[in-house]
Amino acid sequence: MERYNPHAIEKKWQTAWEQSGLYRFNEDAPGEKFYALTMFPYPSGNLHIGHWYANVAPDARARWLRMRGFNVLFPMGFDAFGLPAENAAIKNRTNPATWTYANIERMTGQFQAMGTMIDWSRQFATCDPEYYRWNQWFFIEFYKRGLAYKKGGLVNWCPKDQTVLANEQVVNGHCERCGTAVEKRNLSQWYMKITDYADELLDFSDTDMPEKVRLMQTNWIGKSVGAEVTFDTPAGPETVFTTRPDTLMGATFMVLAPEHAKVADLTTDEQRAEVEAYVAAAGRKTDVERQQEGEKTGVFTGSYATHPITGHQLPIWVADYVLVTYGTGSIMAVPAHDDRDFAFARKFGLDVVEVIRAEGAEPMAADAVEPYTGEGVIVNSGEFDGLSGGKASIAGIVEQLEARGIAKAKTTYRLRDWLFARQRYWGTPIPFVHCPEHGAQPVPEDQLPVRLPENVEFTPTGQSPLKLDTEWLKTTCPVCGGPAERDTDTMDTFVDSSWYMYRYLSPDYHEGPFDPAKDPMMPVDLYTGGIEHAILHLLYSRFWIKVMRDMGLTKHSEPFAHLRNQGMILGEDGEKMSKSRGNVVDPDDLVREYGADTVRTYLMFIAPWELGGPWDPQGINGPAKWLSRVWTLFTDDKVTGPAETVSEADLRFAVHSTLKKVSGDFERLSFNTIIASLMELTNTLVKAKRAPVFGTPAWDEALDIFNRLLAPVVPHIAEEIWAARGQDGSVHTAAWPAVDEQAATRDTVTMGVQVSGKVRGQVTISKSATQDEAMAAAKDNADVARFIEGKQIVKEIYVPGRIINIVVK
Ligand code: ANZ
Repeated sequence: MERYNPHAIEKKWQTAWEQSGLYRFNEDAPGEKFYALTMFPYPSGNLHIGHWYANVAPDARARWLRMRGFNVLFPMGFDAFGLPAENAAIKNRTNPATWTYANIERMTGQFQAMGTMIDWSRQFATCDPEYYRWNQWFFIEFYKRGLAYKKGGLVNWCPKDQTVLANEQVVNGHCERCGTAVEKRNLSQWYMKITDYADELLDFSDTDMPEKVRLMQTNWIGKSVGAEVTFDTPAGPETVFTTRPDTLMGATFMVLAPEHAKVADLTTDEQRAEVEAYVAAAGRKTDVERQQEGEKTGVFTGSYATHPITGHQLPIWVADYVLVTYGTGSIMAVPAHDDRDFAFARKFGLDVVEVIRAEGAEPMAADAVEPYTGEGVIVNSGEFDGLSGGKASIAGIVEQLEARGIAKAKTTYRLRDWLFARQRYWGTPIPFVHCPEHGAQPVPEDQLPVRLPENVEFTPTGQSPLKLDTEWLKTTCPVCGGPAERDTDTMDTFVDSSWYMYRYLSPDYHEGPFDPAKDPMMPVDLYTGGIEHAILHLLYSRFWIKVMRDMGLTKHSEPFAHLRNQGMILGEDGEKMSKSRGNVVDPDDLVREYGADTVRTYLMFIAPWELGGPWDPQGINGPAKWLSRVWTLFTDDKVTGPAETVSEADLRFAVHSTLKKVSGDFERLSFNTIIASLMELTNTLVKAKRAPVFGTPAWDEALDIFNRLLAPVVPHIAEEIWAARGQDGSVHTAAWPAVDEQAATRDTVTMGVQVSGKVRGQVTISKSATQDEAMAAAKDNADVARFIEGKQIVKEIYVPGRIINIVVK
């Protein structure tokens, strides 16, 4: 018998599967559709262990569904635009396209070595002109609907990458990609009107996402219900946004953001030098620095606002804790009931007036050291006194203020429109031309795609490299035919992943982004990937699909019916794997040493999939040994070792209860327990091979079922065994076995037998044994017999499954 040699079988089967088109998806095949999708990778050049971890478990599950009769679509592609390709091009003096396509080829090979059921005939890269053509088509369609527009304003600028960034790409004030502190610049840019969909994006009723993901998106959208209140100022009326109109009578000063348009007008000559210095300093700070808890800073403008009810004069200050990008960029400050306003008032000696008091509480002390932010009763507010106050009870107050023309109900969102343009090369060119006569005009549809020019300089200059290819730049106006210039910005690369799940349905379709006849394949039934995409990618794609729905392109409102996030495989040291830490595990090395099936097994076994955990280099030996045992079990005819007593019922119980457990575990994505159950079953089978049950129909059934159970997790060895057992076709198109419910539940029970209340022996009887049968078995037991011999039995007690008691005298 040959030893288990994965290298001899894995490549062989991968080639055979490829040749027979085993994993080609066909929408006309029978079975309920199931669309399983794992987030596509960026073609960095190498599949790392994280990619394996993210892909093998969903692959196993897709295979399991297929065996259960679902018609499963499981595609893969590459999210190929973005800065790393450009940076690599600058470093290696190659073209981003050359670098990217070489990486794609290498990574496709690595995916194939993993032995997945990916249908490679549907693969595409988002940098394929045939793909990004549809980004351009969508852009123009969105523009026609007023959803793509150009606007000037302050934008986030990364000084290192020399490009603007969307709010979503600024993490704690730093560039998400390179970590450089982000600056603000005033530029005219393209935006997508995602804010039109803010409310709908808060509704998750058609998409099942982990609680954490829903929360992150909800907070990102940041819906706040409140009111706008207008104050008179020397520079005209100024409206503030407040979520606490119930505290209006407690407003003791007003604060403007340093960038607020009225700052200059409101600043008196006396205060001008100080205010200008403060505004300049604030401009040099990042948003994070400005929002950090700590000493509040600010400066008085010298002007006053008039309180709309009392007519009191409220000093107007400038402070950087007020952001120009939120609400109206100005606030009414209520120090008695807001933390930041309180700290500010204490620092600058401004008035603190209590207007909300907790039920039964003492009045706020003059030297109070903190504000009261809870619910309560309105006080010190004239006609409003006695009403309930607090965040939860503002509706009635707003109504009253509205009736008097002082306030207007207002809902504000933190979500901003999606800044869509980048001044970089490796992305989708924005399909617009600029005509001196007719302004910005979309490129006619029949001229799409606008391809990226090939002769450009990649070194970042702060301008789009596309500007440097003058031949490409010059074009004609679609309206007048006169000379015009192309738009030289490229799209944010998040556009690429916003609708790619539709492209897999018909990757070669040329009449539109996808063939509408395939729409019923959507939504993706199970989408899997990292939690790092909880906001950006998911929010953008949810938005995109809603627009597609409104365009009449699709019937669906959500791209993903269910989303699940895998955890992360960390280094041995519990830290994130990274080259600089030197803790990276290379899956290629592991495959060379152990074979793909062992690596697959280990990655499913290493941790609960949704949790992840640290890599343990010793741990892989367990799965490696297990597969050797499995191999021997099936291929070695010699039976050695002491005889065992596994009965037919024991064997069938082990097989069918495992089958039942594994199915349930697949359903709930509990992959590590699947592997554990299969290992346990292997132990029973190894024993059964030395028991009388060996060679019986029950034994054959056990091997057949075990072979099928192995198929999703270890596809190569399962296929080899299938062939060796002389089965037809592929194990991967074989049916998932049906559970024999009776066999899966033990029908015997082992019970202690008491003689006059003392346990004297043990019997194994049928769960449905009658009193007579149970007593007969008990009396037959030698240990019990000794205690009843020669005695008179006065009572026999039998509670099925619980008690056998023989009372003697
Ligand atoms: C008066 C007030 C009294 C407020 C009170 C709060 C508590 P959320 O819930 O996050 O939407 N605010 C408004 N615009 C702001 C800006 N541009 N920068 C900084 N702060 C701003 O927060 C809304 C509250 O944050 C608003 O309600 C306003 O302060 C402040 F006891 O108005 B409030």
